[in-house]
Amino acid sequence: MKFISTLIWAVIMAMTIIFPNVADAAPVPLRGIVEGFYGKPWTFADREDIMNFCREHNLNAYIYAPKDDPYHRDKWREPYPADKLAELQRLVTVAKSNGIRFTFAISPGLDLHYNGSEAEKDFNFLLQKMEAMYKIGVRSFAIFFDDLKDANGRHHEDGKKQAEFINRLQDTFHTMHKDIVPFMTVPTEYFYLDMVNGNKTKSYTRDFAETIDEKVIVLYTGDGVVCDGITNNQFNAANRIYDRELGIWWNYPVNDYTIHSNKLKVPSKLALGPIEKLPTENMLAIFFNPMEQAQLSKIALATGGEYANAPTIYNPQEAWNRAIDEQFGELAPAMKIFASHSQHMENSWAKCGPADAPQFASAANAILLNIRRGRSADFTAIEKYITDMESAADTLLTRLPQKYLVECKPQLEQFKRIAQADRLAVNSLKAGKLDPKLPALRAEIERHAPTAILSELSALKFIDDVLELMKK
Ligand code: LOG
Repeated sequence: MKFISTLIWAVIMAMTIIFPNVADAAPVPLRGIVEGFYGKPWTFADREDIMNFCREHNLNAYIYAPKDDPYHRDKWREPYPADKLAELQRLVTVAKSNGIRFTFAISPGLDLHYNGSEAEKDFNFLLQKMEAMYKIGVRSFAIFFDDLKDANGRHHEDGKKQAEFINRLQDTFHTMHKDIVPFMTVPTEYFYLDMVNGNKTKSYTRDFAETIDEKVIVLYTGDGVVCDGITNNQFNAANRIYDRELGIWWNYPVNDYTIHSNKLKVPSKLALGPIEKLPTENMLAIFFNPMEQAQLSKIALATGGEYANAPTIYNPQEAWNRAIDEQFGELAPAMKIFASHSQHMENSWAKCGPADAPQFASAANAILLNIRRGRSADFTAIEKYITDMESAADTLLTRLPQKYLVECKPQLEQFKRIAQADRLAVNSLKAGKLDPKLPALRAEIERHAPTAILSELSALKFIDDVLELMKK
């Protein structure tokens, strides 16, 4: 496996020498992961494993920023207990030995004071917190101010004060320790459409951008929080606001916003597609925000590694095939079928990732169109897809190693139900009569939907379309 990835890099390197037009396929200087999702943080074992993975995929940076580590955000003033600090120290060492820059991020924005004696106290709390990290080997720091909106979606932050706070912290800490690198930050308005009002920059962003030290790397997430790519033009527009090259915090494959069950608090959809649609120029830094499912995040992350190492020649589909081949060996064909139905992430405010199983969807639509027009339909292709789906689900449910299965069992079981319902739907169409088992199975799928959803606009939609059609 290592040999294959080495070979890929060798080929890319050779191509940059042979073809001058890809000579600018240079890696993004800082490229890696921001563990910045809500929900169950990765374990230290996950993180160490990911450090190895990063080295193998030529990713060189990791930001520690789990929203639900209390010491990172809610109780940011409190020092880490000794056992947590020991684990962090080990992680910092592992990162270093793998050539990964470890950044410790802290999110003090929920209740940080900017004025008076309280502000001095908070300033010192932060210095102490960073000092403890410095002692265990951390040399890179980030201050994050994302997600400070109230229930009405408004924030009350002062861009100038925030930026001055960061500048002062950076200066002070740099005076104490010459060997730290410039800070990173995420402002409170961290996506482009939140930074502007029409074609005017909002005052928070203008103040933050004008004040923040030019060495600080400012991360942003694109036009939206979770968005359908960033074009070079969109990227340059955001860079112009800050008059610098921004770093990208990319919200794929993160899936924390698909938590629908209050009881279980697990994300319902897995993002198993490739990274795609990112800029090819002026890149300074890119960090992928993963899923709490660490193992399954590696599909997208491996493709992110390919992208970040050669943005101009990156091919998402090929990278995705390589990633799954490398990670799943003989289970790769089954995994590709399952993963192809679980790539697209969309809700009222988020949209990212390739369409789920587009070939299934077009086969299904062709059938429905013919039937609606009273023409005969050809079921060969869709029946083959369904057979493949059923056998992929069975193969994976019985043979997938435990470390993967614990991350996707509900989704695999749901995938199997969907395939079975698709089969009943096809049979109903062929018989010209609704199979009574279909509505029952559809209801069962719905019962499981809060914890497991996939292929909403493809294999799942076909079931609903057929039910709708046959109701009449
Ligand atoms: C959070 C992030 C979360 C992500 C997706 C940023 C900068 N912050 O809406 O912690 O994982 O969206 O839900 C975010 O993206 N806020």
